[in-house]
Amino acid sequence: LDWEYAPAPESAAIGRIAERYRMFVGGKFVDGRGDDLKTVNPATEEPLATVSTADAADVDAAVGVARKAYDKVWSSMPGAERGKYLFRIARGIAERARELAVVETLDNGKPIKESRDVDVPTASSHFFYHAGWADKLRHAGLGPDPRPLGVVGQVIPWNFPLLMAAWKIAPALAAGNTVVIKPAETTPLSILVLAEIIADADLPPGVVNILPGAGEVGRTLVGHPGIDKVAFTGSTEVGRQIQSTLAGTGRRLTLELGGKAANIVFDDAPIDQAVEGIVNGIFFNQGHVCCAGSRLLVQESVAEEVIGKLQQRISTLRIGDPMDKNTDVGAINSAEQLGRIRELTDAGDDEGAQRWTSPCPVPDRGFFFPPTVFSGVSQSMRIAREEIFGPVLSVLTFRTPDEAIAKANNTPYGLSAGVWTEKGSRILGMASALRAGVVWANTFNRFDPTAAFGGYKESGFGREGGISGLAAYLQEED
Ligand code: TXE
Repeated sequence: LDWEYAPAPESAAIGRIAERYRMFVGGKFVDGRGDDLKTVNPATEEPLATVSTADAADVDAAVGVARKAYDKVWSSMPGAERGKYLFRIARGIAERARELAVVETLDNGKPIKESRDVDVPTASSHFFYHAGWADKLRHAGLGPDPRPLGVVGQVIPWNFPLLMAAWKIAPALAAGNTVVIKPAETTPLSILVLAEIIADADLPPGVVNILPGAGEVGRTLVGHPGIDKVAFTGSTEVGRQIQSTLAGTGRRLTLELGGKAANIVFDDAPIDQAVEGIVNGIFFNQGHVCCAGSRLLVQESVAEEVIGKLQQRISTLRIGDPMDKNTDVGAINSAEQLGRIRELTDAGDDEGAQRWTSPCPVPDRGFFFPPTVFSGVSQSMRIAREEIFGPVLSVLTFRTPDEAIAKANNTPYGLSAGVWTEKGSRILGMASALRAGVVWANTFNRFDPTAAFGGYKESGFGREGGISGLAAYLQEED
């Protein structure tokens, strides 16, 4: 290997972003042979940092390093020992929580109160949860001696950069696999701070390898013959490509792709609570959430009341500097994503839906899009069918529970749904009729490492979290 070995980036100071970040391979921070990429603060459009990237030879070498770590150390280490490393990483995340939240917010554009209260603590709890599994695999109901799969190739998106890294790395390691992971090109920084935490935890070199780069690096990684399992979170289009690359190879694959969730409000729902849930469902993380409640299905008899209260509540949301603790809606992650949101909302106007825009002022600089609600939406419109992945809600109405179910399921996706009603029996009936991997009742966007998360239909297959998430990284033994 002819990588140039270099010390860890000096990002330890709270809120400080290092000028340059390197890949993490074989337990070291190294320069890759790909072209450097520059990350941008989406709230200011100013450059944040330079990041070294991988090329195909780096992917090949990282897979080799991960294989060696798997064969020589990790797969044969007692589970209790593996668990100790995971506990250390969980604690390391908690100890550097403030710094991680700042890095995440600067690189991604999400409000600091979200990275501080959701992304970072949930990432830490994911490692804690899986640390507990490492020595209990034979009690997971997967046979007397479930085995790891080998070297896992993982590709993650930009909407929850640190949290997605935790969702991918923690179960893979608990099960005894080693990892080569590629973050998204616009948000590589928080996972490289995680790399420092991993190094400080003395994780054996090569167990986790992090290769920043563009989609091409991801393509090379998932197609590499030395990879035993691929886990991908991202667009349905790329998920499809990966599925065809792996077809017939016998290698395992889990895909977590797009969504178009229905948030269903019945006339007996606690309306004020539902309004909070609708706002959280679509404006949390600027709507850059695969399970976002992007379609509001509201019962006709309460539609006017709900839409009125919703507009009132949205008018109080503060849009702007993500580093301000009072900000509710931050920046869109990239100019490209902003373009996608504009294209789809323009299509909403063209197709005849009525657009309502939050009156809150939006900064002139940076990638911002105001919270937007479309009413008068019909099922065939693009804004009812396609994932907008932005702060845009499409409102449809229904009269009967059957109509609600039919409309909610009328989508190529099936990741999540929400039901708002006082009737327990209705919640149970809806939960079994909705073709969605997660159904929330009188709440929305709740995540917990003990609960399996994943989709139906074009939202992908496989689960993350809970026992099924762990099982996705294990070979069952009878
Ligand atoms: O996704 P991509 P993009 C949806 C959302 C969004 C749209 C496009 O609707 O508007 O997808 O986003 C890597 N082989 N979601 O373009 O391209 C890429 O480098 C292997 C929903 O950002 O799928 C990045 O690391 N990897 C989603 C990751 O895939 C490839 C989250 C995701 O990027 C690759 C993100 C290839 N051929 C977007 N091409 C969710 N499920 O939450 C790109 N990548």
